[in-house]
Amino acid sequence: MIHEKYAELASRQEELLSRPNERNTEFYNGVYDRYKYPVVTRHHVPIHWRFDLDAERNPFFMERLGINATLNPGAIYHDGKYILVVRTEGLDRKSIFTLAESETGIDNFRFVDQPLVWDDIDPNETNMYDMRLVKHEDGWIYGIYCSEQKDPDAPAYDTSSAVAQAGLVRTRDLKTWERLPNIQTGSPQQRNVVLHPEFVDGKYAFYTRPQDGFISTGSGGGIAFGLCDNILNPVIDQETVIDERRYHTVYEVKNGQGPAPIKTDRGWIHIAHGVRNTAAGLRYVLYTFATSLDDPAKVIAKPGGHFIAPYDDERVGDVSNVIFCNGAVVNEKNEVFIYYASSDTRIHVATTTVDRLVDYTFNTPADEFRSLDNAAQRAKLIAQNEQLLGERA
Ligand code: M1P
Repeated sequence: MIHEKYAELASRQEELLSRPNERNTEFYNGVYDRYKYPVVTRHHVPIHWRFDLDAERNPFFMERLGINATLNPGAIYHDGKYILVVRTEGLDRKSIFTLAESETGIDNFRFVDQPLVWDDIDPNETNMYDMRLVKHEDGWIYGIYCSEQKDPDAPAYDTSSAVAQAGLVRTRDLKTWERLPNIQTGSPQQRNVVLHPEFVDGKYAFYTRPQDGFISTGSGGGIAFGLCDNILNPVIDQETVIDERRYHTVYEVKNGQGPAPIKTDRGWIHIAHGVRNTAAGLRYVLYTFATSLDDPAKVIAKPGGHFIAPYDDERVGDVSNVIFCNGAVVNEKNEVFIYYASSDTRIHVATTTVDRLVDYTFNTPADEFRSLDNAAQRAKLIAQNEQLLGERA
């Protein structure tokens, strides 16, 4: 028999799931809209994924397999639905991948089916997270995720050092998944690996992030680009850094490609994350840049500063002061839905349009990299505006 408490929790959860979201009207920057509520939180995870509903087995109706956080989703617009592959982190710290879908993209996300599974080809793989979903022109939907294991070379006393590599799966229907071999690169650590949606020179093209350590980039780092002949034996022989780290920027410590780039008339628009140091620890923000349609490895525009940064309540969570994005979709109206997690805890959406993203990326002034030069840049804007305001007076 189902425990009597279930109906009460289910009805409370239904209120949350069916609650309409609304634009946050206090926020304005002309670039994108923020929304009042996060779109997916741990409270959205179905009750029967967490509790044993049976009154005899679970007389106190305890949560048996709790969820700690829902974050960093891959995203795809598929058959008219906004679908997220959510990094769903249990209380045991393991992340699993789960599907949540919505008709609107801004609210009513519901978890569906079951946690994603595939052939277990790597017994050392311990944790999986941050999937990038890409509909490739070869017809498959690929998922690239961070596949993490304990560092086999760590000394016995060190039980936290890890090695991250890029796991690869593919599907046609988001239900049945085929596990392909991990993507091989020359780098000892890889996270934030993303497949470019089109062939480049007849090959599969990837954005990577070569890195020496699990946390620290060491002498590596930067968003790199590399080609691979065979997706069934994915080896990237050469990685060329196309977007470097740089002192005193929002991406001075490290950076990483977010979702697959968005194709526009002016170029590929990339949403990436950048990390800087502060006295309170690392701060993760998003920034954009554009690459050439002829050569997706050639950066042709890069606004200065951040695109999305932690805002109000977004600042606090399991890992505070973090905004991270690995999922964005464009619908048939050229509206863009950017799914981002705040502080490694919950998922939000920001909406904009392809036209606005292009305008922002190509017309926002670049970072001048020095305060005096940035002062001159702002003085020019002020002078232009003062002239306009003077003419109006
Ligand atoms: O905690 C912030 C983020 O840290 C990592 O990002 P990066 O690979 O750039 O260091 C990832 O673990 C990511 O999941 C996490 O959100």
